[in-house]
Amino acid sequence: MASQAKTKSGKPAKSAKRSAAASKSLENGATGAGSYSQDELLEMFRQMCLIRQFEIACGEHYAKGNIRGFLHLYIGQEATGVGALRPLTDQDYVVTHYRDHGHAISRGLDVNRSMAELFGRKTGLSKGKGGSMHLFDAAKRFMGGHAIVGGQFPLALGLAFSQKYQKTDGVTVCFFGDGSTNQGLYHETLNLAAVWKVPMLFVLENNGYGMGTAVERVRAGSPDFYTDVDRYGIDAVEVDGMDVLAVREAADIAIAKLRAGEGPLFIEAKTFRYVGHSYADGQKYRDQHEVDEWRRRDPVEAYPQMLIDHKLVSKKQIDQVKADVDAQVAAAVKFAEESPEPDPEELFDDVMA
Ligand SMILES: Cc1ncc(C[n+]2csc(CCOP(=O)(O)OP(=O)(O)O)c2C)c(N)n1
Repeated sequence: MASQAKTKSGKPAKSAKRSAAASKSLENGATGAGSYSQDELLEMFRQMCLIRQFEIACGEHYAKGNIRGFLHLYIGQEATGVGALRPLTDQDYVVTHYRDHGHAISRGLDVNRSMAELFGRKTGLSKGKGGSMHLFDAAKRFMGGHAIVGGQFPLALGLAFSQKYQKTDGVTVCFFGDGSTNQGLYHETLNLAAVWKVPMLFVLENNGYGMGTAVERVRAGSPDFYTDVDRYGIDAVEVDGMDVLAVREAADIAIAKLRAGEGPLFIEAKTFRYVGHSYADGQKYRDQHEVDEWRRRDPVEAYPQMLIDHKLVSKKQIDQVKADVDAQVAAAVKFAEESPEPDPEELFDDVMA
């Protein structure tokens, strides 16, 4: 599939220890950058920057008690969500888990209504009743936001099956974490997706940890996942999840193949979350050095710097994007703060029992 990704027949990682220096493509000047227009290069930066600033604001408002329930931040993983979803069109579906803000923003969900949802306000995407883990927008074909680990797999499979059955050339992208791969639903879905040859893209965001448990503590055999799915006859690649262009290139190729009927396909993005599993996580299971190592390749910093260094965009353009994003996030917080709470009479509306 992608030139910057290792195919399953390529050389697998030698060590179970995940390395922040796994890919050098950004340092080397992201060979794929020339394939995209300046507008598109800036748009990828804008989206990553928006996710980052949105989530920083979420953290602040969680600490203040304005956002309640669970809060799982995507900070560090932005390049994967943005790169994977850029090739999609309106006909495609996205399904994900509870770490969903980045996927929702990449899919173009309204930022004001997303923030209002986190604040539990009536104007939220799910009328304030879903919260952080359940962002949803049927019009955008963004089918959640699911809190049950692995619960998104059969839903994505059903959507992809419908796309094939109805002879559309739409595809379904399903995001999931390494922790969900020990669920039976993961294997059942891989199997049926391959049997039915559905247009489904599995995007594994391997951030090295399921809550406080490192992958190698709960996974037998190879630390790589993309090599396993050969068992189901599914073509898979590994990609540097910190490099938006590498992810984008892999996704461009995969989505085109899916539309041509060559599904399902699988991308394993090696990535990292700099923050805890959820907001209340002391992170005693890892040391700061590991976090700092990954931060050195922070996509929100390294990508725009690479674009500037290669004279693909100017510093002024990058600064303008940052200023626009700051204003957009401030407006989203204001919208959420000024929105009403759901009416008590609505409490049981939309509840299925
Ligand atoms: C069926 C089920 N079991 C356990 C949990 C508790 N739980 C929530 S998140 C999580 C870890 C999942 O890790 P991973 O899939 O790697 O995703 P990440 O949080 O790293 O993005 C667990 C065990 C749950 N929500 N659902």
